[in-house]
Amino acid sequence: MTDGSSPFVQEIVRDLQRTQARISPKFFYDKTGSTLFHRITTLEEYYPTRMERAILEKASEEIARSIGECWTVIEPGAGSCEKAEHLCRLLRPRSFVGVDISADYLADGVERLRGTLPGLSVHAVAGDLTEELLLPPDLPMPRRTVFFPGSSVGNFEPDEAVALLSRILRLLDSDGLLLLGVDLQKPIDVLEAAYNDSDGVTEAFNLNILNHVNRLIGGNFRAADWLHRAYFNKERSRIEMHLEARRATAVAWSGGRRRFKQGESIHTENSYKYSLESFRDLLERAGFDRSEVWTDDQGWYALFLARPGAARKSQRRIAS
Ligand code: AVJ
Repeated sequence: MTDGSSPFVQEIVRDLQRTQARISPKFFYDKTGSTLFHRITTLEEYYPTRMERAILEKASEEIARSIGECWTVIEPGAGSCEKAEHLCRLLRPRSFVGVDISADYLADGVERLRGTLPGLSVHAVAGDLTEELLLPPDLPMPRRTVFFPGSSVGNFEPDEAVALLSRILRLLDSDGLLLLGVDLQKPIDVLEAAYNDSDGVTEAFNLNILNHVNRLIGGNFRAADWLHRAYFNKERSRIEMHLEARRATAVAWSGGRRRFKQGESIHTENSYKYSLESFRDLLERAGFDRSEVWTDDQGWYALFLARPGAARKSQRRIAS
């Protein structure tokens, strides 16, 4: 029955059948999930959003000077567009393109942006970052800045992150820029507290993925059967989030089913924590270079400004 079903349904069902079951973190973001994530960004324990904002504010003049004239700001995962507003005030582009998997959440954000920045031409694109990014066809190629804040790149395995950065690179001319936020390594207790907040918002966010998946695949997951787990995996330098079966449980969906033993888990998220060197290496593998970086005093969070590398320019010359 999953034949002919949407690619999302096929992906979810395939991932649920793996020995280590998993659900892609992109399915966190239905309307409820996007609202819960927004609440996470306001939590005391969740440092990344606050740190990124502080770095952006402190370095804003330097960043604006480094970027220079910008015609278009493109933001994958724009969500509520709050960060976009700040950057657009700083760079004064002609147009802004917000891309997000949660179309109705993005629509609200884009509407608000139109209200607060009336001179700006604002576009909303419903899109999934794990696929090729499709932009409005009439968008001019020169002087683009891709803004990828929030450390969302941490959700991807390092090789997939390189692939994503390469897809971003293809949106840019040689004068284009990538401004992106990256969460860095820090003491484990700080990391683990950020994903195990005392108000239980991250727990609710993790469990809500089951409601979203139920709607997408016609499933009967019961949130009450699952425990929120989040811990740092030191070998791979990443926070892992899982949903762990509280008891033996069977889950059915249209066209299939699976049993989970007590303690068996569904892996819902990775959030990689990089060093400055290891992330610069990813940027270079993707074809970016001459990157500038700003961090907080403790070196816990980084904002990179990266430029298309020379190797890529010669590739384009050969191609044309
Ligand atoms: C949106 C992927 C950056 O990894 O910190 C927050 C998502 N998950 N709390 C992160 C998230 C649990 C967040 N990113």
